[in-house]
Formats: sequence, C-alpha cells, structure tokens
Amino acid sequence: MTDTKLEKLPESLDPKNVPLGEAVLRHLVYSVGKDASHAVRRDWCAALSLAVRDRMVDGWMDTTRRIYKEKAKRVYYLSMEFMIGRLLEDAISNMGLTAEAKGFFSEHGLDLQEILEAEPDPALGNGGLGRLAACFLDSMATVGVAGMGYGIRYEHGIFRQSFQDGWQLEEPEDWLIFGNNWEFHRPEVSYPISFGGSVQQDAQGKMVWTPSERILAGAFDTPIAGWQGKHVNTLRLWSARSAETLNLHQFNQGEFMAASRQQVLAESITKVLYPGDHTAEGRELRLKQEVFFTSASLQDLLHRFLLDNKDLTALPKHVAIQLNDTHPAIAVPELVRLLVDEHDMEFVQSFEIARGCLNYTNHTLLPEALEKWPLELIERCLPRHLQIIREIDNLFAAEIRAKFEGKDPAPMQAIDPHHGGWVRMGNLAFIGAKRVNGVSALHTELMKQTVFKDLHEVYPDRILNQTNGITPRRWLKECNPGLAELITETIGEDWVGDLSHISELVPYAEDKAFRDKFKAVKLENKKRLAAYIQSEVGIKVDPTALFDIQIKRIHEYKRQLMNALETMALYNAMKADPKAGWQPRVKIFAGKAAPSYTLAKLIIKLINDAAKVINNDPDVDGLLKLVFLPNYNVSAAEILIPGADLSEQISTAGFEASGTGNMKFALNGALTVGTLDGANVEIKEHVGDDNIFIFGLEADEVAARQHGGCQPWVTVAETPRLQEVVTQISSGFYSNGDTERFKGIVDNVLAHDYFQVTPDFQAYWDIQRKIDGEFKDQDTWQRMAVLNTANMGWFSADRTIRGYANDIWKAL
Ligand code: 26W
Repeated sequence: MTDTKLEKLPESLDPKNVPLGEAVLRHLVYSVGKDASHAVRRDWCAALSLAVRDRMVDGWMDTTRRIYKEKAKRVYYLSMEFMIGRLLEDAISNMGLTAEAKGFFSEHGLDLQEILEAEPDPALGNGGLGRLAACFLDSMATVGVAGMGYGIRYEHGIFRQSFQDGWQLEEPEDWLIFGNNWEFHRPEVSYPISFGGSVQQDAQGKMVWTPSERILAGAFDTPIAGWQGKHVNTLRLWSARSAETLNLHQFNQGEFMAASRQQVLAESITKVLYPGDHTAEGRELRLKQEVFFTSASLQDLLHRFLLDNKDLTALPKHVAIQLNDTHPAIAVPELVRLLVDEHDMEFVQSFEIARGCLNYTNHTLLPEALEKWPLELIERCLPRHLQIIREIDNLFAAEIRAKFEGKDPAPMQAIDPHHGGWVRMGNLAFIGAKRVNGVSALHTELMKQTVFKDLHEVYPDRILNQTNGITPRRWLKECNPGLAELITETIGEDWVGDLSHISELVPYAEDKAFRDKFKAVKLENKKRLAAYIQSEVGIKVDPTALFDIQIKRIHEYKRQLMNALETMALYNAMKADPKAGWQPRVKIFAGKAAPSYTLAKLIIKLINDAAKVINNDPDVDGLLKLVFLPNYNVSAAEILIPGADLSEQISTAGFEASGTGNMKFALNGALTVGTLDGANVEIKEHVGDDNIFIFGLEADEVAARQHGGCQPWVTVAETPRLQEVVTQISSGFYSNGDTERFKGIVDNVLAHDYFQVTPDFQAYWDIQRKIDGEFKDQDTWQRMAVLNTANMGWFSADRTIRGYANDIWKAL
C-alpha cells in the first residue's frame, strides 16, 4: 500500500454527481472508444455497464470498510457454478437507475431493452445449484450478510446447445469474446496451486510436500449490489495460468508448441464447465478444477483473516464457509493442510478449526452424483491431501469408537478401501462440516434416512434443512415488469425487498377487476414468448392456447420423457376426434443434456422428431404444438417463465432435491402440475391443495417399487394410450420408419423403468385432462393463479439466506 495523504476523493469525482446519460456518453467515447454515430448496441451496453459499475464502487468500498470496522462475520460461498445471467438489468434495477436509463436512451432514439439484450449471458452454470448460488449472492447483499462468492472464471462455461436434425449439438460458448465490463482483474492477487510429486518427512518430523506441478490462480472481482444498492458484496472468480513463463529458448528454436506447453496445460483448468468425464483425463481435469478454486479461495480468505487477526484458532468465530455440494469438499483436507503445513499448527487443532468453519449443502441423493474419486488418482495428484484424509478418518474412527461401543466406523469413513479404493467426498464433507443441510424438507428427511443414515445416527444434530428460495428481484421485478407494476400499484413496492408482503394480494384473488388485469399481463407475456418461439425455431403458436412449460436439465428422473409420451398420446386422441372440444395447448421444452448422457440426448431427439410430425399435421392445427427451444439459459428462462400457464414439475418422487424453477413459475402466476417431490411439497402447503395439481406415486411408494421389482411391460400393456404411443415409437412412426432409432428409450421403459414413468402415466394423463377443463373456466383459473403469486412470499431467497445466517453461519 502506498503512503498517501489522500483520504477522501473530491466530491466532483463522485459518479452520482454526474447524470447517468452523461456518464454513458463519456464511457462510450473514452472507455469504449466509439463515436455515438458509429456505436452498435453492444457498445452502448458496454458504456452503460461501465457507468453503472462506477456507481456501485463507492457502495462496494463502503461495505468493505464497514465489514472490517464492525469485524462482521464473513461468509464464503464456494461453488463450481454461479449462473448469474446478465448483470446489467439487475444492477440498474437494484441501484434504482432504470427510469433514468430508459429516459436517456429513448431521448437518443434507442430502446433500453434492446441494449440490455446485447449483454452476453455468462454461462457459468449448468443447473439449479448454479442458479441458487446466484440468487444467494443477490440475497446476501440484500439482507446485509458480509458474503463473498468464490468460483471459477470459465473461459467458455457451459456449452452452447443447438440442434442438428433434432440432435443436440454442443459448441463452445464465447461469452468473454467482447470482454466483461463487470469484472475487475486483480493481477496482484495470485495464489499457487500444487499437484503431484511426493511427500517426505524432514528432520523435525514435519511433512514436506514437493509437488511436480504448480499453477497460479488469478482473481477477477465482480461487485454484487443488493436491493437498493445499500450493501455491495463481491463475487471472486479464479482464472488459471501457468507458474512457468514461456520457454523462450524453445520458442526461438521454432518449437512453438513445446514452448507453450505449460501455459496450455495450466489454462485448460479454467476453460470449460464440466469437461467430459467419460475419459480418465477428463475426470482428472475435473478434480483439478475443484482443487484449484477451493485452494485459491481458502488461501485468499486466510490471507484476509490474517490482515487483522493473529490467532488462527479464532477463525471459526469470524469466518463461515459454505460448500455448495461436494465439488469443493477437498476444502476439508486443504484447510487442514494450510494450517498444519503453512501455519505450523497441530493437526488435531487444525481439524477442529476446519470443522468449526466448514458447512456442506447436499443437492442430490442420486448415488452417481455423489462424487467419489479413485484412491489412485488422489494419491497421484494430491499425495499430501491423501495423508491428511487418512488422519481425519482415523480421528473420526476414534471419536465413533469412544462414543458408540461396538460401532464400526468403516462404512462411514471418507476412504472406502474396497472395490479398488475410493475417496467418498460426501462422507468427507460430512465428517469435516459443522452443519450439513438439505434443500427442501422432504430432501433433508430422505438424506437422514438414506445417503447419510449412519452418519446422521452418530451426529444427530448436524443435519438441518434450509429450503431453497429465489430472488424476487430477478424472478419477478425484472423478468416480469408488467406483473411487477400491477403488484406495486395494488399493494405498494415493499414486496421487492421483503417478499412476505406479497400476501397482501390474497384478497385481490376475489376481485374480478384485478383478475382481469392479471390475465391481461399474462397474455402480454405469452405474446412476447410466442414472438421468441417464432424467432428461435420458426414455429407459430397461438398466445391464447394453454402454455405448458418444462424447462430444466434433461434427466431421466425429471421425466421429460413422460411429458413427451403424454403429448404423443394427446396428439393421438386429438387426431382421432379433432372436434371433441379440446383445450388448445402449446407444449414447450428447453434444457441441455450432459454431453455424455446418451439417453438424455435421445430424449431430445425424440421430442424434436415428434414436434416435426405434430406441428405439420393439419388435423391438429390450432389444437397442439410442440416446441423444443435450444440453448436454455437464464436469459431464456426470463422470457419463458412469465409466459407460462402451467409449470411441469413431474420428477419421480424422492429424486428432485428441491427444484427452484417450480418456485419461479408459481411466483409468476403459473399453476404447477407436479409430484410430491422436493419443494413441490412445501409449495402445495403454501398455495393450498386447491391451487396446485398433484398426482402420482409418493417417495415411499417409488422406493418400494424400485426395490421390490416392478414389471413395466405389464403396466404398459394395461395402459392403452401408453401402449399405443410405445408401439408407434418402436414401429418408426416418429422416425420415418426407422425402428432402431428410439430402441434405447423403448427398451429402457419396458424393461426397467427405474424412474417409474409407466405407473405414473395414467395419473398424469388424467390430471392433464382435469387441467384442460379448469383452464377453460378462465375466471377460476386466474383466481388460482393470483393465489399462487400471492402465497409465494416464503420462497424468497432472502428468507433462505436468513435461515443460513441464523442457523448455520451465526452471521446476522
Ligand atoms: C458430480 C457432477 C454433478 C454436478 C452438478 C452432478 C449434478 C450436478 C447438478 C447440476 C446439481 C444441481 O444442480 N442440483 C440441483 O440443485 C438445486 C439447488 O439446490 C435443486 O433445486 C435441484 O433439485 C437439484 O437437482
């Protein structure tokens, strides 16, 4: 730090003293380097972003100063994914600059909305876990938690999805190609991350790790302003570079590739989110990504702590660390390693410190998603960590033996020596955490009964629930301005900062004039969505039809297949009797399949092939359309969700940890058709049994069938509509006579049907027909829709963050 007399900046430099429009013009010319007459939307977007960012900086620094002064407890949220979406609209909205920005651009003949859409969507996440992390950043800044997000600055993030002849095609996403106006690069903040090599004991008995590879983690900071900009937190993303410089000698010999080898290898760590893990190289890269960002984050937070603290035993008093699933679970041995090896502390004490700071959120019970790494891989890449994991396991075993006579700790330990040897990251995270939480009431209960049954028995106070939530700023105020305005003019604006106020809408469900306005807003949103569908896939849909939407990662447990089969059965029924008074429907899907998930990709192909047949059949024209939108991301969700009448939440009961899309739809006045799974259970409790469509097997019935053996082929034979559809698919009805194409799907459903599509099909069909009938009674439907919006207050992520802050972090 320099020694300067400059304490306060002159008032004239305060960005708030300059009208926003002037600041935009100044940035356009002097930062972007463009003349207004030549600027394209992207340039205006850059200029506006920089002008808005300027306005965030003072609040950002104030927040930092306040946190230091008050010695506020710091919360670090470690996540492989932050699906933040576009930031500009969020920032101007939270900073109260929307009207000013709109006014300035319209004065210049420009449309703010178009400029907002010029911002690329940061593709830094894959599913609900990543979006949850982004909602939490917004809520931590709104509620006033001194929170910091730590993750990876993926150069390409998640792949961009397109369709080629109906098949998913994956292409690299280039979100950084025009730069990122939100981030501050901090070249001076850089930490070494080590891999490989060996460990020796020195003369004093200390373990000394001599790694064979070292990579540097460099920091990029994005300010995150909460509602009304009072509190501004930081998202710090790490980017990898080589610790070695370019081999100039080799380069000058013309060996360009060899000279750059180290750089290329190092940089590969932060290239993409979820590198294919069907190869050993891919798996190793993924492990290295996890270690990379976890270690950098821990080194950084320890550095910050030591700036004004000497005693590391006080760490748990000042710091809480949240592990977003097991991806950063290597934090357990890494924090111990940093304390023991770099700060000369005792092992037992170090482990106690780690266990005082670390907490773990579990997001799935699917066994294949509970990470485990081959012992051999950990030994080769992280020899010192493996030693520490063994020590932790020994300590844990001693603790169990002392507390429970005769109890065998082996099945609970992090290391599973059987089947070739594995490190179970879920067990490691559990053993090293102060608190472990699930993300909905049902999921937490099932966690206690299944994956962590034995660990829960020995540490009965460790598991607790924090049902997920969503930020009402992005998921209502920004994505649905029409509804937001209607709500504000009806009950005032308090709901934005405190969503519990939205319950003041309840009486308006009985108010016909209000319902009509509510319906008019929905229709406008459906028109906007219809235009989006037309521009994306060239399909014309009728905005007055029932818009039925399923948008999420493609996975067997989420049962897009069941929805597709029901669509085909509906098509058959409509075609057989087109004049039977059908409720017109538009079935909309969007979502990506993991590149190596063959069956999920085949489901996409099936939906696209069925869409071709159905959408081109004049018999059902005006009755049924089937649409699969490519490249689902946050920006697409912001158009889709406000335009939905019906929200599909139809996972096999017991498999969706929570879901958060379900909450977004309900908040925007869509009704849910769903199973009693994840947070659907709690949504039902809040909106009331009469305002949600629940069907199907419950979690215990599913488990019984999965264990007891079921005979799906018998069920299919007993369900004529399903039988007809299955026969059509296998006989090539949707595949130009190709009877092989969908064999993978048909065989799976008939022979195994692990996710219980066949037993739930009839109930799903029946409830859909009930929905058809209720939608026709628009007045009743709108009443239910209003009650959904009005009863979603509890699902604000602000409520969730307060729960974490009070029960886990002790930070409010
Ligand atoms: C091990 C590789 C891996 C990585 C990510 C497996 C699975 C994932 C998912 C994308 C994790 C995920 O997004 N889970 C979702 O988390 C949400 C937030 O808690 C829940 O609402 C969803 O139910 C859950 O599927």
